[in-house]
Amino acid sequence: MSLAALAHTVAEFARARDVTLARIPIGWPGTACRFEHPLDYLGKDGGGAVGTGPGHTIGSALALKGSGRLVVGVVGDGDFLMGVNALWTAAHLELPVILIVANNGGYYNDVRHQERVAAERGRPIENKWIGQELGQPTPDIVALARAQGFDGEGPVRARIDLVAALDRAEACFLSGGQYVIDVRSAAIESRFWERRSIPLRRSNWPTAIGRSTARSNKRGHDRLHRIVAASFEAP
Ligand SMILES: Cc1ncc(C[n+]2csc(CCOP(=O)(O)OP(=O)(O)O)c2C)c(N)n1
Ligand SMILES: [Mg+2]
Repeated sequence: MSLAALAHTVAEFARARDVTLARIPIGWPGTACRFEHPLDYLGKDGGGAVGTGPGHTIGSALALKGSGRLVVGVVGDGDFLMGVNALWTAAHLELPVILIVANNGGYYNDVRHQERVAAERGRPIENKWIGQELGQPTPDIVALARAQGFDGEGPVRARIDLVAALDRAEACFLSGGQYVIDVRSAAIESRFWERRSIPLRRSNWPTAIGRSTARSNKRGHDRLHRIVAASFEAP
């Protein structure tokens, strides 16, 4: 499902309950952000460091334990994988928590960065996914969570299945447990990652990338030189 579908399903779930959204990922639509109580959403972390999502969610679960609030964190798959060891703390301290992984199969934000930088520097845009894909094999999110004491399910692909999964997550939470739901974005299996049809043979990458990097470094250096020079000339 799309992130918008995920967000609106979670928003509907939250509207009917006292949910605290401890975390939402980049790209969460504003239309799914109707917050009425100070504890409905805890806000964004200052630094934007990938890997903090699980820890922040579980810290919120610690603070809100016994408050009657259902603590839910929605994190990217990259964020989840970089901070996955925080889950053990929640299981160890018996902190009820629900973690939803918006799983698009990689560090998508940086694919977009690489696309922009490639365009700017005249490098092959088709290579934007390299180093950003979390596939082949796709990490088993639920197994990683189970290994640390969580319950969970997934991959969940349809909205109706997410509604049912959230009900099971709530039951787990109310009995004092920890639950993860691996929600797969449509992109992971189709449109986006398949664009990685590289016009180069694997054996050619380093040379071709190296050559274009050298060219763009030269251009980048000249441009930087002009900018720095102009800043000194300014009155
Ligand atoms: C520690 C750290 N490393 C790298 C980055 C750069 N960065 C920002 S968003 C992002 C991708 C995060 O992936 P994911 O959580 O799966 O979210 P997606 O962009 O795929 O929705 C990266 C690598 C960062 N902000 N912090
Ligand atoms: Mg991702």
